Amino acid sequence: MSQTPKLAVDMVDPDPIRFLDAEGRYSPSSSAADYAAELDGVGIEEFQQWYRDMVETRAFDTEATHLQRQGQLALWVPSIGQEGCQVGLAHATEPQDHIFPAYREHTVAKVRGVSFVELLKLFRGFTHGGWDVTDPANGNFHLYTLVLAAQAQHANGYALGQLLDAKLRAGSSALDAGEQGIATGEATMAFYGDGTSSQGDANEALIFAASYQTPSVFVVQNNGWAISVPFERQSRTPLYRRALGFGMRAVQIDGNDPLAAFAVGRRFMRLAREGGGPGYIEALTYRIGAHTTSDDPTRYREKAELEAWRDRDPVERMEAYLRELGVDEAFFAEVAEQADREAKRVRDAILQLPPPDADSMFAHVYTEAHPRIEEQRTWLERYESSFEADEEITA
Ligand SMILES: Cc1ncc(C[n+]2csc(CCOP(=O)(O)OP(=O)(O)O)c2C)c(N)n1
Repeated sequence: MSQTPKLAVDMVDPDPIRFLDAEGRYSPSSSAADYAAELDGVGIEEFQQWYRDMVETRAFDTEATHLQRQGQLALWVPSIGQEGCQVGLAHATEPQDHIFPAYREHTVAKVRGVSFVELLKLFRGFTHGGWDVTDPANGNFHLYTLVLAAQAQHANGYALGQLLDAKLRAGSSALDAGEQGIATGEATMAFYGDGTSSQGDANEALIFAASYQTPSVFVVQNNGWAISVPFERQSRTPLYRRALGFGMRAVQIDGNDPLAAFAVGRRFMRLAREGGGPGYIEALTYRIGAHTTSDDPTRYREKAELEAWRDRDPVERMEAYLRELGVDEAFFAEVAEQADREAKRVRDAILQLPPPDADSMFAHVYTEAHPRIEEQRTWLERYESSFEADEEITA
């Protein structure tokens, strides 16, 4: 059924690609058939790991909201409800690939190796940027980006570098728009949201990626809302159609189905690595929680809509599928226990971290000393030492 009002050219949108139905039964949509082979060789153990990643991230996410409410974090950005597409896509990447996230990709961060404590340092205000992307332990997972769509440009730049490196290895330094892509052996995946798709930067990124056939895959998690603006106000057509208009392979998937995300992600990333050019995945999902801990979604959305999406919860869907495959109760109990333990460990660890040296906020502004920065540094030193004087007076 077409989701789009009749336009000059009549187009029918295929059903979103889906392997698991809302109850978690294996029931592929007709659009999924072409991708089924991507799941060959993926066994119960992998599916169990995906489930574990989702449950641990959700427990951590819930704990982070509590920490924010207790004044221990400046802000938190929940991702509950979006774990399904994130886990499938993250597992579809290879170690040499690079990931450019927005700010809600906690499951992807976990799968790529960024520790939850590192993630929370940012939200506790202990670091300006976040983790060390050059540390192999962090899985080429780049920094969270709050300036909407900036990461689409960063990803493009990185993918262009991957392409140029491959060309240099092949003995050529020329790069012409419109030429066929060449095999790079590595690719870049960028994440952003439906609201971000309205940004100029996001659209320019697609033009550039298509022109230069960069090894990139753009993932748009269409979670229904850009803070309080509903998706219907952002676009009159499904988003994947926009990417088709830029001349890229593009599909719409059920974003609460980890299998669909994995299968399509694996295909698109492989094609990108092989020189087949960029891809675009619109993942239909839903933000179950608030936009951030500063937001109250009950002010702008209906309870019935929320409840309908709760019924399609990706974690419950994966659990049902695993049970269908014969996984027993002991596994689910162990995962739940481990997730609770991990959330508590992260909580204890973040509360015990010593605060950063205040001076560190001036350290990386410019490479060389700058008079305005020195002025601010001196002001802060004076301000901080004024408290020492107060302590002496009261003592
Ligand atoms: C360039 C820019 N403009 C505006 C904002 C304020 N802002 C932060 S999040 C957001 C909504 C983003 O919605 P969406 O892209 O759908 O992602 P979601 O938060 O739903 O995951 C807005 C407008 C911003 N961070 N950056």
